[in-house]
Amino acid sequence: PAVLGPGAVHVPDWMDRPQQEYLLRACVDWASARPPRSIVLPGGGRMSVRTLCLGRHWTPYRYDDDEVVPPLPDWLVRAARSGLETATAVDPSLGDPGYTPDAALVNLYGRDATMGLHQDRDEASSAPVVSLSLGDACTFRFGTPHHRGRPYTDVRLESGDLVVFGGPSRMAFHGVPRVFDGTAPAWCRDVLGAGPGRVNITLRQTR
Ligand code: MD5
Ligand code: FE
Repeated sequence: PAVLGPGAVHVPDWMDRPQQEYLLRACVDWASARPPRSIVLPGGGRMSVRTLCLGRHWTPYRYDDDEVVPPLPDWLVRAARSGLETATAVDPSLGDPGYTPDAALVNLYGRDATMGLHQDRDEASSAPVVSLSLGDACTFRFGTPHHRGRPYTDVRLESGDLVVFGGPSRMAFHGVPRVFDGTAPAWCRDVLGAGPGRVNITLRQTR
């Protein structure tokens, strides 16, 4: 495992193949039940990433509790707690036995999709965010909480990787400047078909 910053822990290949396959198939099922949407930015542009929510409707710019979304399954909450436990063994400052995520964001990246540098600051809770990556590899850019831009650390995230963002790293600027088309394991491509190449699931405690 690698510590990206205080409270930010990257655990490569954290999920085994059956776990990845189960989660990826679930994402494909959620996406087929209701097409993921591109989020409209405050300036009017649209994100290239498509997003679906579990547990509670969430978009980076507002919550909408009138929207019906699929429930956040218990098995995914347990996976998030287990991920936090793994990360806490690496960085004990994360320790949070009461972690109760109530929403998950599933981001679907096409081969050309990117996510610009931003902070996740809408959640009322300072609880960690647990991130799970599936499919194509990407460059994940991890910056500082102080300002957009340098210094930042670029890390390659691969299918099966876990990253936990807590403590002072919870409010770091971050983004995904690049997806590496065709780098997903073959079985992922079989599950995804002509769909997105990379899928990222983040678990969040919003209240
Ligand atoms: C992704 N998603 O790969 C990333 C993984 C998002 C988003 O950025 O907002 O949907 S989550 C990375 C993350 C979350 C919360 C805090 C920090 C990083 N951080 O402080 O670096 O689709
Ligand atoms: Fe984010």
